[in-house]
Amino acid sequence: MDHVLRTVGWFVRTPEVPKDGAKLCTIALSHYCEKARWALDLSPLRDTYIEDAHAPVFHYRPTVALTKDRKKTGLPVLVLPGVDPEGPPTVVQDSAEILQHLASLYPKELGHMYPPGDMGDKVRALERKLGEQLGPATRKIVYWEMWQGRQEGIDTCNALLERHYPTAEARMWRLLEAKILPVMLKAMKIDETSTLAALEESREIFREVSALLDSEEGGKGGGAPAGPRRYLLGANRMTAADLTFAALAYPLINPPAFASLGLSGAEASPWAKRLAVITKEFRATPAGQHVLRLYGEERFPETSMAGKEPTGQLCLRTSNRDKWPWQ
Ligand SMILES: N[C@@H](CCC(=O)N[C@@H](CS)C(=O)NCC(=O)O)C(=O)O
Repeated sequence: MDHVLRTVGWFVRTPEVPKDGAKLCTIALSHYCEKARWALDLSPLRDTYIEDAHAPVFHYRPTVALTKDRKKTGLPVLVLPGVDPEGPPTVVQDSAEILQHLASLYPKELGHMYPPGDMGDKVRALERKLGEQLGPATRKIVYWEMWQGRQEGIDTCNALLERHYPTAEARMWRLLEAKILPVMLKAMKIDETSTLAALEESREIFREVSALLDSEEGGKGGGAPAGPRRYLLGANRMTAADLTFAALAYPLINPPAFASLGLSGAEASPWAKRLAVITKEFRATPAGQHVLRLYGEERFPETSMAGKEPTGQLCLRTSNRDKWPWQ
């Protein structure tokens, strides 16, 4: 009965557009959404924004309610109060746009994401390339490993949906998954051949990023001897290039901070074991180590990579998950 009422609630309530405060509309486990969430967590909005997470496909309705364009269905979308409190809210779609918007609103906290001059141009170019190439490739690999038609991956997916998404969406997904999964795989052109290509593409990008970290030029900055760089492109603080690389690589690297999501609970299942082999390979590269370090030191500083128990965990502050029809 409870679930029936929540499902009715999902259908009868129109998606909310907040009048004050910030809302991040997401597909919670999406790495592009994680990029936007990371940016928000670095901003002064970190303690007040809410996350409105939706399951794939069921995200269409709330997203179009925000973008007012049936073709603009991609998440993340950030909603901020408009300049005029009586006027419409500001709606920013796309993870790079969100990071850039927040960096311009909050230069003290996020200005270092886009350094001035030539370095800033390089950061933007690398952010764009990673968004266009690494993001789709890592998504393809994980979806294929999880969904290639074997029930154990589909079961894990269902457990994640139950845990992180509105009850109504998780239930409807379960009912419709036999229809939804093939359509999604086809729409994203995910099959064995394209996944092998995505794996190769990811390896190539990891090689390039490893080379960038090992570049002579710039070294550690400040006249220090050349050697492994702390940040991409020789910056002396994390930039949008580092943040983008780490967030879009997270599905392959599976940083300890993601254990809280429950993905690690699936470690024993065959699909997770297959993915763990890929994770081991990518973690062993300097670029993979960079992702682990950024998640350990910059994203969740409590998570020590030096052998201590990981305590810093990703905590999704999702809201509006389950409401009654009359709420
Ligand atoms: N360029 C976009 C890509 C976002 C994207 O591909 N989002 C996926 C989730 S991983 C999505 O929402 N797909 C569903 C859709 O486009 O309707 C960004 O950086 O935000």
